[in-house]
Amino acid sequence: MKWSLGWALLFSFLSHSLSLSAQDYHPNRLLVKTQNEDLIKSLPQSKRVKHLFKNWYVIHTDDLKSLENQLKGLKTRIIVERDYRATSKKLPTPQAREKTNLPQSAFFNDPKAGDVWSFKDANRHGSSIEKAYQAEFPQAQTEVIVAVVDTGIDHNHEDLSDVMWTNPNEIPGNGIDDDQNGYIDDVYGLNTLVRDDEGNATGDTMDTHSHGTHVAGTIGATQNNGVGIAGIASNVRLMALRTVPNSGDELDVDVIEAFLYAAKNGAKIINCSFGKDNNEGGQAVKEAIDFIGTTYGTLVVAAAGNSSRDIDSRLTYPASFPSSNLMVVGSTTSSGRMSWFSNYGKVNVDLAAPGSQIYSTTPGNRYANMSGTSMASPTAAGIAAEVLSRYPHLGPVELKEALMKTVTKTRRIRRAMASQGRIDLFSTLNAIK
Ligand SMILES: [Ca+2]
Ligand SMILES: [Ca+2]
Ligand SMILES: [Ca+2]
Repeated sequence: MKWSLGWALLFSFLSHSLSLSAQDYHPNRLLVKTQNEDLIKSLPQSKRVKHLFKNWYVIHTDDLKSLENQLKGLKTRIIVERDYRATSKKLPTPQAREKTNLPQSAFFNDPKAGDVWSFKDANRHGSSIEKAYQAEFPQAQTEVIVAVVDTGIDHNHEDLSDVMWTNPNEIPGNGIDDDQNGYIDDVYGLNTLVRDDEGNATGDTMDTHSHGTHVAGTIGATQNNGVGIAGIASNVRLMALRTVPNSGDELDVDVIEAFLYAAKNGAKIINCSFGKDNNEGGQAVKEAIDFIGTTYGTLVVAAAGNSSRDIDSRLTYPASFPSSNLMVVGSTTSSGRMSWFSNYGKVNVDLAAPGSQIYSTTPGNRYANMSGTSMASPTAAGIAAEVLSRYPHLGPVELKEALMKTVTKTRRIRRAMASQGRIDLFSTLNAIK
């Protein structure tokens, strides 16, 4: 267990102390909420105005401070926010593995499915995934699109290529926006980090870290293909949104654009294994989450964060936003404890899910363990997707309630989160059937 303490200390050091952020906000973008689009377009410092949703716009400018002053001086109701960046931080990375000797899965033929301990029953501290598949419940019917807003996905991975979402009306690699949605060659999703000359997000969603690919595999790696692991959900399409830089310092406008793209293209679940401790702006992000919930019926599943603290008193975003279609996830270990790093909060954290030492896909047909609420969130998102594909009439608020009401309550989690327990696929399906 020596490595684990070393890793713990390193992780702790990096996540608490490392602050590399060159600039806390985007130097050329402002978020504006206004009823008067013509007015903001007419301002001399507005180089380009793009509508986001409802009354929210992003204005591109070469002179941010002067535009900000002009906007705030207008005699009209207006909200102006800078496009804030999360603090740089080290995202979870592949860990050395303990020798596990876990038996092969009794249900899945995937050779490494038995290594995913969250598949175990509740009395063995898992989320009863295998038990749910072995039960005689109604099987998954509807394909559910799950958006992974993260560092991208290796869409060529042997255990992911068959479950990737693709844009049906976009011809890959021809340099043309075939479906005229404003994005050229957006095949597997969108890259909001690399923008063209017009400021539009681009189409290369390949993961250059390993975080997003790991998250993706937990949710939906191909089951029963005789290869690798099994994902939790049996009938999903994974949409890739490359929005989180490898340095973990994502921007509000990029997050909003990713949410809107995902929801408009049919994602009923969005996984957010990211977050930030400061939220100078953020009203736009909160309203975007509410908007996609009511307009598109999308559930946003978010990691509680890895600072070992109470996020009811020390807020973190998006986890601490009070949105009814936002489900916030803390992390547990294979012995049923809260993970040492996991944030908690009786109000702001909804439930727990396995997140320590999670085995999943990494780029280049590889597999590895990672730990973090980043891993707990996709465990919960995968379970949500499986429930939804069996009961597609559930709206995001009903789905969240169904999952929260049927958690496995344990003494260690009882005081740490709203539902007082760990998510459990068997229990949820058993309660609905
Ligand atoms: Ca397009
Ligand atoms: Ca194209
Ligand atoms: Ca597999």
